[in-house]
Amino acid sequence: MKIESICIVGLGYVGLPTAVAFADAGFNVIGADVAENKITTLSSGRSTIPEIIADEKIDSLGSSGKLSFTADVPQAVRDSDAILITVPTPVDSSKNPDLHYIESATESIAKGMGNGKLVVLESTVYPGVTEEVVQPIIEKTTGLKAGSDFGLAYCPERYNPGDEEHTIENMTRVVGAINDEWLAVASEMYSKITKQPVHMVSSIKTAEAAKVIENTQRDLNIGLANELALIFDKIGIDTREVIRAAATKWNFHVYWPGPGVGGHCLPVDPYYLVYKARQLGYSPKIITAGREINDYMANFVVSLVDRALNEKEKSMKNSRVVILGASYKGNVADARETPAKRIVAGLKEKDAEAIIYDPLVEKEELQSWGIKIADTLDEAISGADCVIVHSDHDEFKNLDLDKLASSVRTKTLVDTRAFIDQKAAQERGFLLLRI
Ligand code: SAJ
Repeated sequence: MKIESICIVGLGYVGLPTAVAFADAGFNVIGADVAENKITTLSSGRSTIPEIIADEKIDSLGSSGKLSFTADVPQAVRDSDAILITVPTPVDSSKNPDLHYIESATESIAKGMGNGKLVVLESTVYPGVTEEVVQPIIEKTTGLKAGSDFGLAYCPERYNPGDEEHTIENMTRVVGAINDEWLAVASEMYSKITKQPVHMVSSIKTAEAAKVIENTQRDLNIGLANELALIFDKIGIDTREVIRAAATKWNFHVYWPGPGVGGHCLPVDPYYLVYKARQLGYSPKIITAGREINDYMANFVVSLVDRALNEKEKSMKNSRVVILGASYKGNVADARETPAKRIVAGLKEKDAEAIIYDPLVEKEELQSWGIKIADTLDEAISGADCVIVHSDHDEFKNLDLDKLASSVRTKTLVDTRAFIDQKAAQERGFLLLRI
């Protein structure tokens, strides 16, 4: 079975770059998404994520006939040999997996399914979703049998928006499939879009587990760094200096403390594994403890603001507290699950006047936070009583401390990224607290 045409269902931060990668590799690709406006934009040769995929790329692949777009998922499936599912897998308000995107995408795919096609799930899930959710929907709708009538595989996305080093064409892909025949077909297909090896595993669940533990491990390690920061704050030593010293040991793995863990991966994926474990009668302890610490860090930031202002005989009430950066990580315009939102809530609870400035995140995204949004750094710091460095954007790396000293009303700083030189800040009369 040779794959020549591929349909990508879900054209977000993962799906669109994946569609482009397969089209660049010579496949006939149909990008499918239920969002009509997205399809209209893409079909007119414009990118929906220009900061990652340029308009010119979409336009040239579209003109070459290698890449087209549709909202008609069943028809796209009928016209394809392989179907890749790259839809979001969030958690709900109780931190349980929300699989509705996968379910609705699979229901649409099933309407167009036929013999001999390959279905691959790429979204991050718990071990079992491909065979317990995707497979039954297709088999019940079509009467086809996975393995004998159609192929089923899991190949986790490892796409890292903005990461120039770990690009789609430069990363190992893990693939698990329903049987060896379809494993070979799926692996061959993925081998066309990466220069790195395709790592085949013995089952779909193994591949699903590999992905979910990647981010679980990272979140948990960051949680340890954050717990160390809480301990060393009480001892009165600098956590980062301690970590740098420990890192001189050959197998110490470095993670840094911060204001908490944001993004659509790390604060979400561990809950998928926790859910499945609990379903099977085991209640994880370490994974959830790491999550709790990471989520607590925003409260810790607020307590540092309180401590700093109190040392300057100011109360939080009516103090102007500036948060530099809304996005969850440096130099990206992404405020999903950002700790900054929790910090704002904590400041408002203490009746502080919160102001935020982020050079990258769209102001519209922050309107619902119910705080003042500054257009410039100068506007943000003017008259401030406390300045929090939250996002590790390059713009905040070299703050002009003299300008800061002359602009603020009270000289207190809470630096969650160790961007500000402590000596330089103290020389200008700032009280600087750092995570
Ligand atoms: N963070 C810390 N301390 C650290 C590292 C990160 O507090 O030492 C915080 C960041 O500020 C951020 C959060 O954790 O709020 C997540 O940061 P991240 O660097 O893990 O970035 P993400 O969320 O974009 O993670 C993605 C993931 N990629 C995929 O799922 C394909 C993750 O697996 C990657 O390791 C990571 O990118 C990466 O390498 O950049």
